[in-house]
Amino acid sequence: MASEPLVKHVFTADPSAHAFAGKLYVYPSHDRKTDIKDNDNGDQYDMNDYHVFSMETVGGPVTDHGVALKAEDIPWVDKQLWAPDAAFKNGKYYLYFPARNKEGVFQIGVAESDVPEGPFKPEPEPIAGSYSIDPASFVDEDGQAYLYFGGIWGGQLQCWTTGKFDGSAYSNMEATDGPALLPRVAKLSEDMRSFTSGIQEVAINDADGKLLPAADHERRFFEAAWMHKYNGKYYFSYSTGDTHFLAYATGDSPMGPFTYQGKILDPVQGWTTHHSIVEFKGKWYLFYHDTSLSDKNHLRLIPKADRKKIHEYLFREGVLVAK
Ligand code: FUB
Repeated sequence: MASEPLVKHVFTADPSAHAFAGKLYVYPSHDRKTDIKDNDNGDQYDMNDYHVFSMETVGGPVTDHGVALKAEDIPWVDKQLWAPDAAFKNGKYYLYFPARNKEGVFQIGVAESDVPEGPFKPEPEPIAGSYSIDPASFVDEDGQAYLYFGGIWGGQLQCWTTGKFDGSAYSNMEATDGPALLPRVAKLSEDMRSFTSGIQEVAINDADGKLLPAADHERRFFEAAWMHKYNGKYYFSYSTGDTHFLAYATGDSPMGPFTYQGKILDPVQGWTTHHSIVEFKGKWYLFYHDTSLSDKNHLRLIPKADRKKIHEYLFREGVLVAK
């Protein structure tokens, strides 16, 4: 059944929620109507700007702060502004976003603002060495910032197995045997604009410490990385793509390895599922999207009434459970 969306006047998806300056801000993709047919490349997700939303209370009025960044203002971008995320560090706000460059290759850009709602001023070039989609930033308690990213199939992660873009690998969307393709993580520099460490794979193991196999579509990483910390543990969550689950894995370091724990959310209406997990005023929430109001894969909305207190959901009587 369709639940009340966060906002209805524009389509919104891939919600990255953060508590900034006493309010809850949501940084989503901004879906729009086009005539592009659905395909496995995700060409139908042809977004060209971002809006930022905020609320003072969960369930209260939501403010649309308008266009915070648009494709035509980013010199390196050709098209497809996909799932963004935001971070706060040293008094500045940063918006991380994936898009196709003029050669059709997804990379990740960064834009800066003095205020959480933007507008954001983009760097003229993508982050050096960045690739693929769905950046998720995480600033740890010691101030070190990390960027997680990657997505297979239309997200092109399968083209980067050698560290260089190989377009001929695109149609091998993933292996059928051996370990699954892994999301990536890199440490961010103090100014939040570059990677200081090399890009590393984020290991997602099963309970026996073995990497999840590529054939395990119910558990392997597909896209939509997210990181949060709870009681000193690191929670890496993600979408399983073609099996449409949100899943999570836990670890003792933000760089991993992580151990698969279970599912957070069953499939929603629509092909994609993408989320964030945020603590606001002492409660934990899961934000996600579905297509229940549009019936179209590329026209998504973020439900308002279905937000869950995530750590009440993952923990029962102090014991970690999958759902
Ligand atoms: O919104 C475009 C893409 O769809 C995102 O980058 C993916 O995570 C999926 O939600």
